[in-house]
Amino acid sequence: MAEKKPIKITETILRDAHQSLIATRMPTDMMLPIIEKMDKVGYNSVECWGGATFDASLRFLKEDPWERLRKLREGFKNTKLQMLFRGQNILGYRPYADDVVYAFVEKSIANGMDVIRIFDCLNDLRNLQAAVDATNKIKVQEGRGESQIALSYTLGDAYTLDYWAKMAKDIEEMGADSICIKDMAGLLTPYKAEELVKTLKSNTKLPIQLHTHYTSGVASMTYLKAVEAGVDIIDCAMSPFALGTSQPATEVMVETFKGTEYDTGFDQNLLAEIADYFRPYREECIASGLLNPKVLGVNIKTLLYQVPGGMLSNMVSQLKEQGAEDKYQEVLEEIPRVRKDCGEPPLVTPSSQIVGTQAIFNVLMGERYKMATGEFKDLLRGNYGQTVKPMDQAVIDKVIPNEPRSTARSAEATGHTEPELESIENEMKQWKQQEEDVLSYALFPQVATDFFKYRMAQQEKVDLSVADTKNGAYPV
Ligand SMILES: [Mn+2]
Repeated sequence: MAEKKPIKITETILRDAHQSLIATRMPTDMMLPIIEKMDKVGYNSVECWGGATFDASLRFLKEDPWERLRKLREGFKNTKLQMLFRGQNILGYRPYADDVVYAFVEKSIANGMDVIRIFDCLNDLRNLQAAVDATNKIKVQEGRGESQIALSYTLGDAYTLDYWAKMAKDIEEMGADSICIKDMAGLLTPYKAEELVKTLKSNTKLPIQLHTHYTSGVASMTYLKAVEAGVDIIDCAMSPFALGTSQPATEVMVETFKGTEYDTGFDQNLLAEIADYFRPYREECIASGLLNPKVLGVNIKTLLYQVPGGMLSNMVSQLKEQGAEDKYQEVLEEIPRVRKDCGEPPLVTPSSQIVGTQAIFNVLMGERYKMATGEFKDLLRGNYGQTVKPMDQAVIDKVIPNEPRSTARSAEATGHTEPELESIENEMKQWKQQEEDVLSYALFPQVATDFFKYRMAQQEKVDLSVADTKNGAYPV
């Protein structure tokens, strides 16, 4: 047998799997009882944090995401924790000044994070440099923390093998520890993956991780070819929350490589125990409607229109609100045209929403760009950074006539060049109970404030109920 080269696995059930299938609603209490077992599997890392998990924790679950991170860190004694980070936008929706990026990275690692996967929706690497530098700085200081830069994978004239090869070289030069091919829409087919991985491997010494979604039905074959081509790490989800718009199943990939040079050595019995734990929760989510069986099938439209699964469901609900469900097909066809007009960016948060919403406007108004969203205008102004292809001049002239356009990185294009953490802290002082609260507020001002109010009410309730249990006074 050939030399052993066990394929490494990042488990996504605590982040992307439930984000993709049940709108990121898995509460911390659901996670904690099983993490001791998960810690014994031998995962390369467990992905457990990101923009949506952070937002949904505060907004819907009324949980402090920092508290979740600390509890997971406590339980995962041997396994690295991993998060997803939106470059200069951190976990939010606007670019932040560098001091906020540095503070967020520092607090993430201090609270237990290990691997920070950083991406930019335009693949403008300048928007990733501050986060990489921040991670490297903490790594030197603390001996912990790894930066991984993700290529937002997409299709289009500009996205040649040479383009990806150059990006890989640039990423290595930026000082990242590894590279991720982030295929958020499940566009990467098996033989394309083989080609891409081989190309990246011959252009960089950095480890390559592959992240995809099962949306178009090819994902496990894509992993097979990518592994044979030399990819180092694959992202998988435990079977109860795998497939559909989520990742390939961990157990299936483990079994696939058993007895080969890529054998993970994972214990299938242990994996079965973990799956047994999550399965009743899956059933519960199906029964309550939180998990819609529709997202579990194969959606080949994702390949035809290059639209990520999450974007499709967003679009359907936006059209429903407008009473315009019959325009679905028309909007679907408009999306690639809008994408071309604005420089053919990858479709991933936030560019996916920006392009999707503009496509809806174009169709519903009966005239293209008769109205444009603020975000679409910002994209044309260069406020998100540079796209790989030039934008359409006629569209620019119609949407933002005679306006200046920036060619700087996003933080500079939007004027976030001076430190802003202090002024943010001043705004929210009254709610601050820990340093991390300032960062929660920076990312989601309204949602965090609502959470802080809720937290305060809870704390007061606890005090009062202890003091006054006899009368059953429970102010909320
Ligand atoms: Mn994903």
